[in-house]
Parts: sequence; structure tokens; C-alpha cells
Amino acid sequence: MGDNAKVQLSGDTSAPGRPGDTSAPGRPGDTVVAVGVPAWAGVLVGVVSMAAGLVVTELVAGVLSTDTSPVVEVGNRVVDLVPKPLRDWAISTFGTSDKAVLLAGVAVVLIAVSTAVGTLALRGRLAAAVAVLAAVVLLGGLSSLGRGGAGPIGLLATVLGGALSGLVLWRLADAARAGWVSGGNRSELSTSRRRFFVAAGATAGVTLVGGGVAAWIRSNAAVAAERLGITLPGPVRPLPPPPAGVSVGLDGVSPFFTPNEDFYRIDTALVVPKVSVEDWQLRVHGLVERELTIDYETLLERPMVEVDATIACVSNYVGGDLIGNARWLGCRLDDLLHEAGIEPLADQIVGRSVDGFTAGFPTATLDGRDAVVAVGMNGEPLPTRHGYPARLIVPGLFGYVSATKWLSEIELTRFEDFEGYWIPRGWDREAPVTTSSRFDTPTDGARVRAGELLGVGGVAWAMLRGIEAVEVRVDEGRWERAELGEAYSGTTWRQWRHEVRLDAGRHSLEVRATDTEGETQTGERVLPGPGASSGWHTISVTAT
Ligand SMILES: Nc1nc2c(c(=O)[nH]1)N[C@H]1C(S)=C(S)[C@@H](COP(=O)(O)O)O[C@H]1N2
Ligand SMILES: [Mo]
Repeated sequence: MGDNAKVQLSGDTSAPGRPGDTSAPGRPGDTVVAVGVPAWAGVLVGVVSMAAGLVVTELVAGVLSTDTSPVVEVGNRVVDLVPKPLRDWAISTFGTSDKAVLLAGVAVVLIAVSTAVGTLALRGRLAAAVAVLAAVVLLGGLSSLGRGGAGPIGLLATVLGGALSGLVLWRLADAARAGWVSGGNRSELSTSRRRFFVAAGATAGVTLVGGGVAAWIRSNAAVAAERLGITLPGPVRPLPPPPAGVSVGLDGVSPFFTPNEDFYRIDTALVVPKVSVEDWQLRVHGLVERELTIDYETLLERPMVEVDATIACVSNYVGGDLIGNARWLGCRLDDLLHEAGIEPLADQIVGRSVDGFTAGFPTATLDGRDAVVAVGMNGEPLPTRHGYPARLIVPGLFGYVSATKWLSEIELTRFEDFEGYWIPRGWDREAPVTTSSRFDTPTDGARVRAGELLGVGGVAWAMLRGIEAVEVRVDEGRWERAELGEAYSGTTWRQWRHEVRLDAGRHSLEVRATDTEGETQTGERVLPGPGASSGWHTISVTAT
């Protein structure tokens, strides 16, 4: 069957004509024209169906288990099978581009196999085509189940991909045959061809998009794997674990350290930036005497300190959960900036993120407090969501003016010359965390036992100063002093608990905190924006 060669119609169901019959099956006067399927159509059908299958395999594997890639694994197997002398020859000949040569080789093999599959299918030998496809699936499946393979997920992904590939092959082959070999008059054939091109094009388009998604999942997985492989250096002077007394031992009260997976999260980026430490660097510049550029390794060589600090979001409503406490590991920001030498003109320290986010705070913040370029959070490298590989943590300031995640630059500037991301959007330029407190238990609207002692509790914070007292009142009665967790650090929140006895009925409970300077949290209710919210957290419970 050559290109554009006329062929005889056979097995035709749509046309009444017999082989050689040129009478019109459709409109009278039309000629039945049928030509051989051009060779390139075989390549097209084969490559599109194979690519669709591979993409599905990679997507299924990527979604079910982020670090498996059956396609790469088959590639690795093949490399293992190549005799060592040949491999050595390839490495010495192609040097560092041996990977690219390998990939090109894989592509050539895949295209050859696809072409075979597509051509067989277009010649009506679907069974043979499917057999070749099945052999490919078998190879993928076996290497998944083999030692060091992707396991059952790889097998499942390969089988699903193979099935889809077969389906696409069958449909596209049908469409191509309708366009070239099946009967019909000239206009029917050209309509069928158009249909074939649309189907092939649409499948190719979806495959490309899917391939992009699969590649994206893989690059995420690569950063996730890199992060898991990192061993952070120990701090110069490790902090002991906080005394047991920081906990008031009441169920429902937030744990002293917020587990990373429960830590609140605020970011402007639509997707979390995935930054590899290989590509990461921190530039310290602007109004400094010496610009510094530090890569991840150099950063980890700096003396590391541990800092227990609570960070909070300015958008937190009274009683809200946009606050968390962690043990951060990092290098001191003041040391770093003194090394760069802050010019006297500078009054603002701006953190810039790889995602374009910026946050600025006064140079006066470097007052000895434990501000750090953090790399660790609660004993592990920063989670990706929380700024891996590095972020700023500045105790006492709201996140939006200080806690830049995925930090890439620290620039010394003047407030009059630069405003951080949220400032032109209407938020206060300077934003110290305000004294506040909240109920964790019971929750608003809870039903409780009437006449029995009821444990109520939560957390309170007065950043840098520390909490002196927490008081609770029922139904706007007398304020009663709550019991506090052991005083630990001004930069962390403090747990509190209290006992109340409620009559049957609905009751309001309020809580307020006082800092160590004797200042009591204001009861004035203000919603967040342009500064923090204020007011006493008030819940209502029904005792029965
Ligand atoms: N790059 C970047 N850093 C950022 C933000 C952001 O949107 N992008 N949000 C900030 C805000 S508003 C807060 S409250 C804290 C939240 O940090 P977390 O998500 O680790 O809890 O990060 C700050 N750092
Ligand atoms: Mo925030």
C-alpha cells in the first residue's frame, strides 16, 4: 500500500459498490475514491497513541505515589541491560551529555515501536498491533515488579496507560481507515479525513497538556525527595525541650508546638513554589557595604541557632487559627546583616521571595531579638509550603511584614523608597503582633454538662513581652484568673485553663489576656485591616 496509491475497496459496509465499482454510493455522479493510508499516518497514529499511554502511566503513577516514574524505570532497566563496555564507551564518548544521548536513544526506540504499532493497526492488523503494545506493557509491568521497581502502583499505572494507548490506537486507526481506505465518495472521504485530523490533533493536545502536568508532578516530587535527603546541621547551643509545665494538660488545648502539618498557611502564590537547593541562593544587597551571595551549603555552614517562636497572621479574626508555634532553626539575621554592613541611610529590611512576594520591616527590629533566616521547622527542613529551602522568621512581627517564605533576597532600603507586597494593598506599614487570647475548648456552640465542673482552655500571646495573666468570665460576670502554663519565652504563646460550673441554659464565655507590662488586651471589637483584629474571644455554650 503505497502513498496515495489507489486501492481496491474491501470489507466496506457503507458503500453498496463492489470492488472496482465506481458508481456513486452517495450522491449520484460522485466517484468512489479510495487510496492507501499514507505512511506518515501510521507514524502519527502510533506516536499519538503511545504518547497518550505513556502520559497516562506517568500521571497515574505520579498521582498515586509521587516518586515513581515507570517510564524512567524502564529506561533504567534498559541501561542496566546494556553491556558495560558499551555503556563505558557511551559515557567516555558523550561525556556529561550521556543522559541526553540516552534520552534521545529512548525516544528513537519509542518512535520506532510506535510506528510499527500504528502501521500494523492501519493495515487492519489490529491484533498484531495490540500484541506489540502488550509486549511494551509487559516490559513496563515486569520492571515495576522487579527489584527496585515502582511496585504495584507502577504495574497499575502501566496497565492503565497500555489500555488507554490501545483504545486511542483503535479509535484513531478506525478514523484513519475511514479517511483513506474505507469506501465512500470523494467528499465523504475528505470529511472522514478531517475527522481523523481533528481526533488526532485533539488527542495530541490533551496528551501534551497531560505531559506538562506529569512533568510538573515529577519536578515537585524531585524537590520533595531532595528535601527528605537533607540533614540539617545541629544548633550551636541546642535548646532543651520545653518543660512539661508549658502544657496545662487539658484536652482540646492547642499543643505547645504546632505540628508542621497542622500549621496555618498563607501565601499569595497560586501554587507553592518548588525551589531546589541546587538553584537556590540568597542575595543580600541594597544599602549595604558589601553585597553577599550565599548558596544553601554556605548558609548551613553559618552558626545555627534554635528559636522557639509563635508566628501569626494579621488577618486572623479574634479566636481564629492563623497562628502557630514552632521551633525554628536558622542563622541569625543580625549577624548576617552586620557582615554585609548596613548603611546608616537604610531603615527597612526587605525580604523578597522567588514568587515575587515582598515584606519589609524596620532595621530597628534588629534589637537583639532572635530573628533568623530559618531552614528548619520543628526538627525538619522547612516544609515546601512553609518556605523551603529558607525563610525569614522575626519574632514579634506579623507574617505579612516579615516572614518571607522561599526567600531569595534581603534588600536594605528606605521605607520611603519601597513598600512590601501588602502595604499598597491597604495594610499597615508597621505591624507588631497584638496581645490576644482565645478559647480552644469548648468550641463555640458546644453542648456541655450543666452543674458539673467544665474545663475551659486555650492559648494567649503577647509577643516579646510575654503573658502575665489570662482571665475568663461567664455571662459578663466577674473576671476570674485562669491557670497558666509555665512561663517559657516571650516569643511563644502560653497555654491557659480554667474551670467553670454552668447552670442549664445558654451561656457566653469570654477570655482576655494581660501582658507582663500590665497591659490588658482591649475589648474593643475591630475586624482585621488595616491592622490586626481586636476584641475578646467570646463563645457561647449550652449546658444541659
Ligand atoms: N513568599 C511568601 N511569603 C510569605 C507570604 C506569602 O504570601 N508569600 N505570606 C506571609 C504571611 S501574610 C504570613 S502570615 C506568613 C505565614 O507563614 P506560614 O504560611 O508558614 O504559616 O508568611 C508570610 N510569608
Ligand atoms: Mo499573614
